[in-house]
Amino acid sequence: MKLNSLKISLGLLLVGLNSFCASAVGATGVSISFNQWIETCQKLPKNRETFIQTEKSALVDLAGSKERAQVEILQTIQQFSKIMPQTHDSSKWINGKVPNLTKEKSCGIYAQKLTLNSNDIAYVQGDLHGDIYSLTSFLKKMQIQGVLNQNSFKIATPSSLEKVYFLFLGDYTDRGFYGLEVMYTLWRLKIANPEQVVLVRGNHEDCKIASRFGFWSEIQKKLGDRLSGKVLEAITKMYELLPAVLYVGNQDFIQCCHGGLEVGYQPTQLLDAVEEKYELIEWLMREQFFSNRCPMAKKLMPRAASQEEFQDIKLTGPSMEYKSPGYFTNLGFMWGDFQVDSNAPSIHTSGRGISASKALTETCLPALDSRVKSIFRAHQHSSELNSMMQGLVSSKGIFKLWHPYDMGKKRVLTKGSVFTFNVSPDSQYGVRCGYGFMTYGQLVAKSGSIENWDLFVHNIDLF
Ligand SMILES: [Mn+2]
Repeated sequence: MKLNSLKISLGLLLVGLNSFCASAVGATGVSISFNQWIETCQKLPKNRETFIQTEKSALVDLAGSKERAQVEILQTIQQFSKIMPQTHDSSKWINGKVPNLTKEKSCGIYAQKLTLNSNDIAYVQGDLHGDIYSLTSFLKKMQIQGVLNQNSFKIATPSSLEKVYFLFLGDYTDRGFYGLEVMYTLWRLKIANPEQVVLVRGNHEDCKIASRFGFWSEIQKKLGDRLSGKVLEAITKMYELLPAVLYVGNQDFIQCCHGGLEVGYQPTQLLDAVEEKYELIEWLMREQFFSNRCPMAKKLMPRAASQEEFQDIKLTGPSMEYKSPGYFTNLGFMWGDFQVDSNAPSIHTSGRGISASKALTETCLPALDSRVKSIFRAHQHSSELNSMMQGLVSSKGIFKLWHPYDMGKKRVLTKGSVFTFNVSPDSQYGVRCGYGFMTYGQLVAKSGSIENWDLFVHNIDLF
């Protein structure tokens, strides 16, 4: 007992000293180095060890106090916001339309294009859900391999002309206790590499969801009520800056998004454009798609699909409340699912949206734009080893839907293929499904048909 209380008072003294030193430095500008950050995050208790939400925060520890952590978060979000495309000049946006995010409750859903040239590499990752251990383990590996500069968030520039990109497919927080640490890492990565890091928006990058599934309460616990308000406000605004869908490629393209199919948006103008890289999505032209562009697809839609799934609707956010109260129509890019069984028809789940069949996917994708050949996505995870999770575990974290035997180290990118990326192992899903490896894809672009591109599956065994 005595030894314990001695340890506690020594701990308190150290904490006190820390904050004394921190406040002596001044009220702004905490400089947290890459190595310091990775090391501190790796020492945090794992989510799987902490069944009661922990108040532990690498950010508060390194900043020295909650006050300084708040300042660091707000300043980092501010820096992040300044490099996002909403602040670029309008020539980068299709028809010169930049989202106007000044109004209360403004919605800035948009699509982004990223040109990948031959031999460019994109590292792709699925849901992180508050798992800082996996994210920092990945970055440590990237550092060892020389993909990142020494003690830096900056991607190294090799002597060759090939570029390296990091693509994250959304759902960074909730269902794991280190959402704040994950977000901070991603902001720092993006700030260090504005053109080479893309954070796609998941359905959890929405304050309606994050306030219900853990992230809001995590921030309140870590910063306290007095300091968390401003941070929650800044994060809510930050969500609007993230693209709902990213098309990567040159002649052929891969649709990278968190969820799935959205027939209300056609990327044709965006993919045609030479200078423009972004397109604001104000309307979902679903009626137009089913009536004019692809009437065949209508027959493959679920019978129970809502009216809104067939109508042209103005986007007011990632999920929109419609006529009947409590009923939501969701943006497919952020919410859509896929049927695992290749013969199963599409279904509609209230509050979630369409789970597209193989037939619906193969019909809609070329009708939207024939250059979009494949989909990389995440999202459809579960705490039970259902058919999707079983597929993800047995194919080492990147599951090529409807091609269960394509599970080698190198996957084949075929026309109409949909790849689901697994959720990090130290999230609730990973813990409950009992796997201990994290996964990232390494996409190597080639010029021309995506059938010539390479997709390698990498794992890091963590538990
Ligand atoms: Mn999701």
